[in-house]
Amino acid sequence: MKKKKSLINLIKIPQIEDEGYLFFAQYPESIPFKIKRIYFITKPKSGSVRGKHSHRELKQILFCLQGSVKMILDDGYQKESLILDDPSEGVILKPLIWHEMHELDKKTILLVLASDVYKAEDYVRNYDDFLKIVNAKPKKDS
Ligand code: T46
Repeated sequence: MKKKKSLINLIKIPQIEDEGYLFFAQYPESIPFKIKRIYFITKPKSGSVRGKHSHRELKQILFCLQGSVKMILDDGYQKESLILDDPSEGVILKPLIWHEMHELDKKTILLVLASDVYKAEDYVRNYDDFLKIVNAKPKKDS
């Protein structure tokens, strides 16, 4: 039986240490898509859970610049989780990956690089709808 492919795809970006730390990410060396939008999330409320959706087409990479976050990734067949706490590491959020951000601490700052502008219609915010979409797609050999 073939081993299932992990849902966790991390990218490592260059880090330069001089008077402090400088990190950079550029297309196509580190970022596998052209970036059309960035957004960042700061000062999360205690106990808040963010995400809880998937995107239909959007590709994203999420970095945790400060603090930490527990990410849960789910492709409708399997779920995996990881802790992001290193600004030189970004997690790739592919289309049709249900993602949740948990355990954000007060200091957590998340930066997201996105392949497209904001489109509300690209979100799948209901988990049952997400499963229907995933199940309607031919299952990939994993
Ligand atoms: C994602 C995860 C990782 C906009 O108007 N423009 C934007 O570019 C974004 C990102 C959000 N919004 C609005 C939509 C909502 O009314 O901001 C509000 C909060 O967005 P949301 O509840 O989707 O936030 P998160 O933190 O749950 O999700 C965000 C991104 O929206 C999402 O694409 O993948 O971070």
